[in-house]
Amino acid sequence: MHNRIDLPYTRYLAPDGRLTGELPAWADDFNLLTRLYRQMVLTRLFDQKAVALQRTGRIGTYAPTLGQEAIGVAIGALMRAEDVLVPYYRDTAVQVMRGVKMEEILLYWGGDERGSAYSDPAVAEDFPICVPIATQALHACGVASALKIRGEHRVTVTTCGDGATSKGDFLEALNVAGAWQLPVVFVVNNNQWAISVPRRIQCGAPTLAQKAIGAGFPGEQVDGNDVLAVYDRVQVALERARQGKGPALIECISYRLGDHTTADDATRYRNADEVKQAWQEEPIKRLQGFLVAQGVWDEGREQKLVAECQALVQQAVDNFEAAGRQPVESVLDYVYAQWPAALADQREMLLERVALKEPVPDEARRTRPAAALQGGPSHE
Ligand SMILES: Cc1ncc(C[n+]2csc(CCOP(=O)(O)OP(=O)(O)O)c2C)c(N)n1
Ligand SMILES: [Mg+2]
Repeated sequence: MHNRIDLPYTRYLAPDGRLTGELPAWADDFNLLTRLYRQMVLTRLFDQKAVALQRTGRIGTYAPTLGQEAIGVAIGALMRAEDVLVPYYRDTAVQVMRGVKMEEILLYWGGDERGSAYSDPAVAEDFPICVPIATQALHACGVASALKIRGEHRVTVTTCGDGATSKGDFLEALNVAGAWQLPVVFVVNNNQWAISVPRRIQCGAPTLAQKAIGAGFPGEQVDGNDVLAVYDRVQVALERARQGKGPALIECISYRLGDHTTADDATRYRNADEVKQAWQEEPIKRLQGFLVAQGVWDEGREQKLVAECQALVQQAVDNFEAAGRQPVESVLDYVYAQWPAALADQREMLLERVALKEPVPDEARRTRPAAALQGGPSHE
């Protein structure tokens, strides 16, 4: 076969938490392992709350991380403050570990621009959540080029889904990363679905990781539900990039246990048995099984942890709700440094309607902006 490239696949923990082989030395640190566990639990509880807030109309849309917590948590534990994260929309776990506040994540999904103006200076250079598929991969290469030109030993990490790897942007990013040997690590969250498109019809190659080989740098697969496997391989990739040895791609094989977003209903296109089976593999129970077998985790610690995480999540919700609403025109304020004259009447129309508390009628939407969009005079 022409498409078979043998790539490494790493897994340390079986779905029941038993070891599949010898652990690397770093995994002797139980403080680290319980921290990874804690962050996965926090992410899951935050997700549940975010979905509940959407269901009660308090935020717009949310993309749950359910089942994929290990990927972001491993990345978040490994990146240094000075590194740069260029995330996509399913990165709550890593963003929170970097220093983005949970209330900022809620503000973002509530349509409030303040959610992308991170208050912690440690994340001032991280990028905001990227919703357009795969465009962030190129932004990450731009950042990595700057780091390389300046001779800084910092690394850019960018994430995306399995579907995103089909986009030209992603493939162009891999190409430039390989050609210029950029300090960038691509982490693919292969959760098996791109909304309703399954992985098996997404791409003709047996792995997504092998796309890196075509671009001239290492690509490999890990069990994305095994936080130890993700941590181990992302650590190596970050170290290589930091030493100027170029990019790497890690494909994390996981499963999207929830809907694509709160705007989706996955029961319309997914088989219940498949989802039931995938629950057997999920990352939190897996690490919990391991920690319990090692004698460093038990029911009492679990209950205490859940209570602590719930309190943190509730505090974030309270802060989010206390932030108040932004004026309607704020949706436009951060699009351009200077608002273009050709779009001025659209902004004005919005302000007029808000002042009159009138809905913007479809008719006005169709007729008034046309001249402006064609670059014509906007005040006639
Ligand atoms: C350029 C662009 N095209 C289409 C969409 C609509 N869209 C949103 S998410 C998505 C699927 C992405 O799937 P994947 O890359 O596997 O990431 P996942 O959501 O599964 O984590 C699509 C097509 C978009 N956001 N941007
Ligand atoms: Mg996907």
